Amino acid sequence: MIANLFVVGPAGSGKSTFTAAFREWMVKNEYEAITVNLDPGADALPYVPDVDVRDIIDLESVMKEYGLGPNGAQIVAADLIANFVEEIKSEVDSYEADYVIYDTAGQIELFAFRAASKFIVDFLGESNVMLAFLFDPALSKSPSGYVSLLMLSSSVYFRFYKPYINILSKVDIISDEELQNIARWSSDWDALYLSLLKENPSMSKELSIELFKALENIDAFRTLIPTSARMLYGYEDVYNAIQMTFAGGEDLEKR
Ligand SMILES: Nc1nc2c(ncn2[C@@H]2O[C@H](COP(=O)(O)OP(=O)(O)O)[C@@H](O)[C@H]2O)c(=O)[nH]1
Ligand SMILES: [Mg+2]
Repeated sequence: MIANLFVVGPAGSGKSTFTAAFREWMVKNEYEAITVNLDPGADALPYVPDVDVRDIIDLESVMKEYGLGPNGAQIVAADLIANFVEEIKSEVDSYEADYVIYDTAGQIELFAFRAASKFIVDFLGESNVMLAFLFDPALSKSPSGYVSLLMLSSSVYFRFYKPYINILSKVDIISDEELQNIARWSSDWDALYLSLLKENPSMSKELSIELFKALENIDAFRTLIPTSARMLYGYEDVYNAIQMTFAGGEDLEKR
């Protein structure tokens, strides 16, 4: 069985670095994992992708062909991926890897909020898809930032309706105290609610209660898995979360 993990999150949340680090952890632990770059506009990547959409779609040519600037070309290029999914999939399949990590476009809307993206995920991932949504700690350390990211991750979930995990990236750049706060919010939403009201005393209590109820109903409150690419930390927990989803906790073939 193949596990297809799509890494999503806001620009700069650490998707490409996560892809590189998780792959490194996988290889160290003797799992067969490959990386796929799905960002036609990626400049420099912190890893050498096994399959690279930039070999198929060239941003410069898209700019010329459609008479667009770099931003417009990125949007067109994001949609163009849908035309090449068969090619990408056959390249991916040729590796016969157990785990495929897909790094997605820098800007979250280029991946999550384009009409073509659901088709792309369904085609490439078939029935073994999982999303990993990255929380940037710089935003997650304030209660309102944390709640905003919860809302964003749930809206991505709504788009794809696939199993997903929430991951806190770059924990090496925050203090222990900040990390503890975030961990507490992630496991105890009453604590998050109280911290949110403390941060914004003028916020309507009724409104925030309704918002929290809605988030709870859609199962948005999930434990965040803390990771650091710099320290190669947390990837075993990510791996275990994937196992829980795909194989009911049993190890996929270890080679
Ligand atoms: N200290 C530290 N920096 C990180 C980590 N992960 C990513 N970064 C940095 O965060 C910035 C954005 O990362 P990148 O992977 O390009 O984000 P993307 O836009 O989501 O792909 C880069 O400068 C990375 O070096 C981490 O675990 N620790
Ligand atoms: Mg990136």
